[in-house]
Amino acid sequence: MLRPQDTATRERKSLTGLWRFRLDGAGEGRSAEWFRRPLTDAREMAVPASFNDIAADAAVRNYFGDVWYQTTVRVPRGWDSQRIVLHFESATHRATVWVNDAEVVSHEGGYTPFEAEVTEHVRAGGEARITVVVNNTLSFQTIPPGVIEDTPDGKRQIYWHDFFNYAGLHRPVWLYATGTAHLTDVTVVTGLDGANGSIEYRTEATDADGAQVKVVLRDADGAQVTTGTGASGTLTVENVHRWAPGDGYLYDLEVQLVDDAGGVLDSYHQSVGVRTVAVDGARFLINGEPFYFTGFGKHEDLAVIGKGHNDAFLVHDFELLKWVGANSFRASHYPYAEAVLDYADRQGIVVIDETAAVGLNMGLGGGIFGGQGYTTFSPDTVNDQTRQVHAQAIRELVARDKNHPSVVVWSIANEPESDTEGAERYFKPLFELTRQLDPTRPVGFVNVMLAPYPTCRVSQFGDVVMLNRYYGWYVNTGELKAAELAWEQELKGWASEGKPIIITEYGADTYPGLHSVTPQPWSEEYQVEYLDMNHRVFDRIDAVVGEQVWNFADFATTSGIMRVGGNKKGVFTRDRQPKAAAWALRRRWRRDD
Ligand code: GCB
Repeated sequence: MLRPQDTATRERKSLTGLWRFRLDGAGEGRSAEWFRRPLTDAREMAVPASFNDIAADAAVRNYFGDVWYQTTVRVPRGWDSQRIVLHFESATHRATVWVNDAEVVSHEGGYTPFEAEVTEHVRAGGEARITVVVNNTLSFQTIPPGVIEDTPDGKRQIYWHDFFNYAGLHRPVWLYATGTAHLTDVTVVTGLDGANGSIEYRTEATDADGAQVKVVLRDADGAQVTTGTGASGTLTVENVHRWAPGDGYLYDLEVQLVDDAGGVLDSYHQSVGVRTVAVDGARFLINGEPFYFTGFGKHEDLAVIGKGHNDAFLVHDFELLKWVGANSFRASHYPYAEAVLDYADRQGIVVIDETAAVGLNMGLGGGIFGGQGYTTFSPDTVNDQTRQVHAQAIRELVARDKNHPSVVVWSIANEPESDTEGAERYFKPLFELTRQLDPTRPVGFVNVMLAPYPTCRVSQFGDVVMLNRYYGWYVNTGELKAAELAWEQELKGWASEGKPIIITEYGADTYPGLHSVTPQPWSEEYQVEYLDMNHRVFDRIDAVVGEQVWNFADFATTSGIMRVGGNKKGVFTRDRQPKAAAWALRRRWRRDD
């Protein structure tokens, strides 16, 4: 699937704005066919945004089930005889869509795009009613998983991940037009050979019999570098300007479908960063050079709009990444909006890209999430069907993000149970699938503290070891000396495996403005000392090739006695003000300045 673009042959119309919106607590909308007419009893709702925090109403915030969105769009009159497509960048966690009275598409998974051709249901110049039922319920057969429990005061949605289950239409929605003969996919794989670069490209097209593919590569100034013909091929870029961390240099590959007479039937622009990624022993190489990750695990999380994409915060967050000296982040714990990856490409920020497979670990239930007493891998809980949904999530992630130079690792899950035979059986084929889909990038998963060295049975499948550890926070709380000893001992064990180790999480909840002369947990001083302790350990272990603090900013979670207005491990507050730790990290990560 290609992302909607405006090109010489393609045109798109944004459907963002205010839509009609209605909760469907009784679950009657589908059988009553609410899509057939204007939604009654509707309020207005912003798209893109999570619906949860927009209404000042606990019943909306905590709602799970079907919600309905509806808008009316006028199809551009110039789109006569064009192929017209309705495209959603995401709908969390699943959706079914109608155009006027016709059902056009359903999609499972809250963070990847889907679309439907709607040519036969609309008319250029005419109006069309678009109705979407979005459902945010989580079960053992969804990614991420959850369960609905009966309680004395009704049903309750439980899940095992530590961020609020924001839902709705989080990202832009588009109507777009192409010609009948059109490109459907473009893949690029880049290589380096001394001063030269190579770009291997593959294209797919539909209704394009007799048409030829031509490609034109231009540099960042728009000057033509080279051309090629054929649905696939390899281009050589002499004296290539490499894409590198801190130098987001991009070429533009224009792919054209051309008819016999030389007429351009379709034109699509794919940006290309020429770089290589490899693991060599315990080193992580970008362009053949050892790379050390500095940065954070992040979230898509903002006041009021929840997981709604926002361009102002996109730019601001990257400014803060640069200010603090971060060269990378993990798209924890789900695929982020495509605009984020495009921006990372342009800014030269490195990304660990993750599926939404978070919370496949019922052992984590106690204390934080409430859900207890479940077995993770069993026929009734996370099972073969879940694995199929998970596999599809991996397919859609790789299909969407395969061309981003910023993406250097696929993380197929965060903190699943990984010390059991069930886990080993569940994950082996998913690693194989990911490698088959993309043989060019290292694959890994993020290991949890409950499966410390040497008990993990899943890390054997990874090219890199990714660890989340909270020595000095969840264990050895307030005891940084003991934490340092225990942490170093465990890390030495992992280092003996000979793979690169990325610390994908370490962090301490910190209430901004809370201070203590003798650093106490929750104070800004403790967060600084906690990070210093971790850094001393990392600096003593050569196999550690990266440190990503948990978290970039404070974020919303379910309520509970372990969370004070959400998770407070942010180095920045939720509104992006620095805690003392931000300055400390800046001193470490920008020490050359
Ligand atoms: C973790 C999880 C992350 C949590 C974090 C915490 O290990 O991966 O989602 O938010 O711990 O703060 O407990």
